[in-house]
Amino acid sequence: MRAHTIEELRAAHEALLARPNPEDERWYNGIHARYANPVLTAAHVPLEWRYDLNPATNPLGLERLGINAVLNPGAIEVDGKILLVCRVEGNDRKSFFAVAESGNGIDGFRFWDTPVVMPETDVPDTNTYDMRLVRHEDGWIYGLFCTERKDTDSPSLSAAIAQAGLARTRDLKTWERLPDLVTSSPQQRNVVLHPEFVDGQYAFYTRPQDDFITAGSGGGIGWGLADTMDGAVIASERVIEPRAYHTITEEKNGEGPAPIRTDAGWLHLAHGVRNTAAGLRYVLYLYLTALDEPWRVTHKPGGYVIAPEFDERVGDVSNVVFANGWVARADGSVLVYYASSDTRIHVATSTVERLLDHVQNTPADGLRSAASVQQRLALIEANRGLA
Ligand code: M1P
Repeated sequence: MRAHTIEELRAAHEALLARPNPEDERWYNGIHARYANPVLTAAHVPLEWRYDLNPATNPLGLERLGINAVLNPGAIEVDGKILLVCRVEGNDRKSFFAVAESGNGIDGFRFWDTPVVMPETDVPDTNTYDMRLVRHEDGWIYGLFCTERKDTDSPSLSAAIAQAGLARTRDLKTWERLPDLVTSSPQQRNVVLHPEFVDGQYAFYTRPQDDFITAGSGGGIGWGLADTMDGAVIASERVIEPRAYHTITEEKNGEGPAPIRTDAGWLHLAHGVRNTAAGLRYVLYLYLTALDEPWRVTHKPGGYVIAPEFDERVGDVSNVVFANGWVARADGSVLVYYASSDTRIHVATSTVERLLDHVQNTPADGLRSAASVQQRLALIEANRGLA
């Protein structure tokens, strides 16, 4: 094998980063557009993070610290730029956070010079991932993420405990780590901070779960209040968006990014999980809650809004789409960042108007085949005589 020169590596990397990302013409549903290429992959990660570029110490041009995947980013708009705090997973299975920036949010994403240095608490994290970014009305940008640690009480080598790690920043460069969220659930993942105070308190969407993988008695997306972020404790947690038998959420669900405030209510993006012979299948769905009572669901369309399509279906954990970041822009457009099969990041674009139309005008899940047929018959009847 011929050693590639630094110039060859740089040319290939620059070509990838400069690649335009046109709309994917294979896709149409009127709700959102898809794009031809992922916006970020393992190959986008800077060469300096992976290679020893010194020919004296790396004459054979070997990659020293490989990257396995780039996925599940938190997203935020800062000074007109789109910033993604990505989950970057090394070949060693450990994930860390890194910021990538783009002018238009569709292509041209480049990582900042170095990954995020996230301080640890007194109990070091084994793995950290899936940050939800929230610009809170208290003035801070918060990052809520999953912190995974070994379950030392279990004899099983694989037993782990997931909890919600909390951190805050002004600039995404310097992070202040806060104590992990305390709830009465044995485990938590997919915890999201509501952007506004509710009754003068910090409000959280939670996902109580009995076990690291299975939700168990954790009945769905929860809701709870805490009076501070510096030692946040949710004394009382209740399920507001439950799982349901024979729906897209039967196995699990979880809040995606923080909801978007619209005139019609809080617009939520979440993931739903069902089990299949081929393993768990993750899809994305939307729901709406009342502006003055963000815990009260007012509209929930049946079915998903984004499911794995085309090449998205295959990867490290196949048949998965997962989203914990979106950006609502001043012009009404919405950029949804989703990862496919736990491997790479895509963008889907839409508008608040289209997403609300979907949420408010798609019938709810009828929970029975016969009810689904009635929904189709009503649609066919309404279309009768139309061209
Ligand atoms: O592998 C799919 C996803 O699984 C987990 O999500 P959840 O807790 O809802 O099952 C997370 O580990 C997520 O990172 C991952 O994408």
